[in-house]
Amino acid sequence: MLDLFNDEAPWQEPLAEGAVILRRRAREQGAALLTEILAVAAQNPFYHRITPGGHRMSVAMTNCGDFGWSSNARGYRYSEEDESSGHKWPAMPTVFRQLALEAAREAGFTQFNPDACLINRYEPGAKLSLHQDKDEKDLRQPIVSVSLGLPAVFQFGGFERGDATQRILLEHGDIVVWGGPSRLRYHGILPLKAGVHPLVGAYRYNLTFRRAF
Ligand code: MD3
Ligand code: FE
Repeated sequence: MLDLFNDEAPWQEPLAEGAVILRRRAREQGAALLTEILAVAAQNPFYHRITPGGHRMSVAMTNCGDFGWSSNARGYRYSEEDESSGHKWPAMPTVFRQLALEAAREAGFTQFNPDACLINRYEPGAKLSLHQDKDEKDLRQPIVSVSLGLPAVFQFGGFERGDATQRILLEHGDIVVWGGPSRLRYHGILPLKAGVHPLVGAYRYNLTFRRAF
């Protein structure tokens, strides 16, 4: 629907080769996305994973789709079951899949067909240390990330852990598509600042759509 009171149309910001930010692209779908996040979490609750090193992660996670990013004593892997409950993951909601496909297409990836969606929930102070996402089978497939709620400072580095990093603010409705060479860049999230988002409340959510297998 045309919204005469929304004068902020989405815009694109190239970030690096293969990576583009679609600023505010998910804003129209914000309420619908939040409803579906809460429905997924009602089935498979957010869970603070214990890392293989024995630390409780500050970010809470759940998943939807055929596969989810999960962990047990042996480490991390994509699994059809939520290892915290033994239940399958909920199906990927239509509004999730459609938005991810549209965003990928707008970034030039016409073949994207995600089978996994990781949902991260940040509370004040929660962070994600610099890491690479390389456990997916086909690294030619991009990752589409959707940010909702409180803003966060995203760190985006190079191909080695020690490379210089850039800091980018990711706000409610921002989508980033990571493909090509950028797919293997180190990245992380700095500790979340406390606040209240008018739609989402005291959290930041991030959806990452992936082709796991
Ligand atoms: C760059 N999530 O779940 S989204 C993750 O905001 C993750 O929750 C962050 O990193 C978050 O793995 C960052 C942006 C993002 C996602 C995946 C990427 C950046 C990426 C994969 C490759 C390169
Ligand atoms: Fe990541």
